[in-house]
Amino acid sequence: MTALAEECQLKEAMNHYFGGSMINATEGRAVLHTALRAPRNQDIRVDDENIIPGVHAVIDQIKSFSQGVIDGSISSSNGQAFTDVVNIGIGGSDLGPAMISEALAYYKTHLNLHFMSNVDGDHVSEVLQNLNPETTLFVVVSKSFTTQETLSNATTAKHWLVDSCGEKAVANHFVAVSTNLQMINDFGIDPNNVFPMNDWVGGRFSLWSAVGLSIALGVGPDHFEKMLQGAHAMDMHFANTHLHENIPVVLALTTLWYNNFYGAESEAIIPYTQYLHRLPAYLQQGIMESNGKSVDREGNTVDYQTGNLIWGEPGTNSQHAFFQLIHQGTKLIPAHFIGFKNPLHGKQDHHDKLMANFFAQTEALMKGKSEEVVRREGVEESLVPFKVFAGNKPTTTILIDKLTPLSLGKLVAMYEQKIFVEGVLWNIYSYDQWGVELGKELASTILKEIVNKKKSAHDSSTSSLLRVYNR
Ligand code: G6Q
Repeated sequence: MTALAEECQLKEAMNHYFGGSMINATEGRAVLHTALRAPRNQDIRVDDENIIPGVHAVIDQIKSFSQGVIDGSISSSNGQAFTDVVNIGIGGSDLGPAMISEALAYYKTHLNLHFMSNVDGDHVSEVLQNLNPETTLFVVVSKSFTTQETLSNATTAKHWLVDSCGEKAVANHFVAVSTNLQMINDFGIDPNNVFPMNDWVGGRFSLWSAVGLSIALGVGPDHFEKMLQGAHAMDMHFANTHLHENIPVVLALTTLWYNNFYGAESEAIIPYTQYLHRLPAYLQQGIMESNGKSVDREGNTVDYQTGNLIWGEPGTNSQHAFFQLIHQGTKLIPAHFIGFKNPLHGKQDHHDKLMANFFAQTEALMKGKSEEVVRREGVEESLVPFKVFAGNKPTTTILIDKLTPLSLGKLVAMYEQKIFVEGVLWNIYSYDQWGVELGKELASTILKEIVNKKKSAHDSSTSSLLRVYNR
């Protein structure tokens, strides 16, 4: 199957990707999240300037700030140590830090992390009501700093803080991560509290950048750095390994095989650890936003399938829920099983049970159970068809030694590189997201109508729904 990758000139595409070419052509940008985890001595150029010193200046800034907050030398407006951190951001400015901080909860610092993403005021109230304004730090994350949800939530949080601690507290309690320094200034955040981002990092690939500030606060800067090292190790594997032994390449080709030749519409992600319970949601964005495209790089509508649906839940819970359909339904669902040889808390009896399920499921999905075996078990003849399992259901097992910042970095980067390879194989642009941009425009027009109680032309369904809402 690697012949297809060669025919699609994957190696050349990889050189452009790692080398900083404008491969995000529809936005005129390079795609360099790999540079965010490159060592200090590397030289990667954008517009003929080596970006690595700037990358490491931000990593150093993240390390010293997070260390200061953790040890209390950076404190609240009245000199107290912070106890809680609220990450305000959405999409790529939320899902990565939220997923990683759950995944690395075992390594957590004393700071409690919270995530405010949805513009839903009930969600905002639920987060704020349990916090003490005097010891809460807000990290406002928005690459553009124009996102409605994030600005609304940050404004509400600011009022909440000012009501208790006064206007002066904003300087100590708010930091921002963005490319838009002007908007941050307008919002009232101290320029000294700004962590910069670059436009060559896409939101959904940005957890390695200053977007990962909440991660460094939540699990400590050393663990954040280990995660970067893990991701870099996977980048090196991807860049330097023959295609047929290259993990992201083989995974992408396997996905293409089932997607394009077997009609599989989705892929399930089943981590056998509760720590990774947000991984499917994180990958949903990474994979579906990147490769959910129906126009090829020449602008033609494709006549083949591209990005698949991503979904999943941790095992063993998912076994008691949707595995029925995977085993005996009419849909073909390739599944990734992600497991660990060692538990973190040392409860080996639990871990053996967990992993026995892990191995048993993939074996059962592969082998199934024939009529003959069912009959041999003495099942009543009328029930035989219901107890037969066709088998031959594809699974990929990813077995990792232990869930650490290093191995997690490798795992996430592995999926990032898989996304890249798929985009090359399908000849689509993986790094834009015009579908997401559309949503941002649509809501702002309707919001003006709702607020100003003004009617304008819509289809009949939307008009009557708005009438009911405004009544
Ligand atoms: C990610 C997407 C999208 C983006 C959010 C938030 O790749 O572009 O999920 O991250 O819309 O955007 P801001 O960071 O600009 O607020």
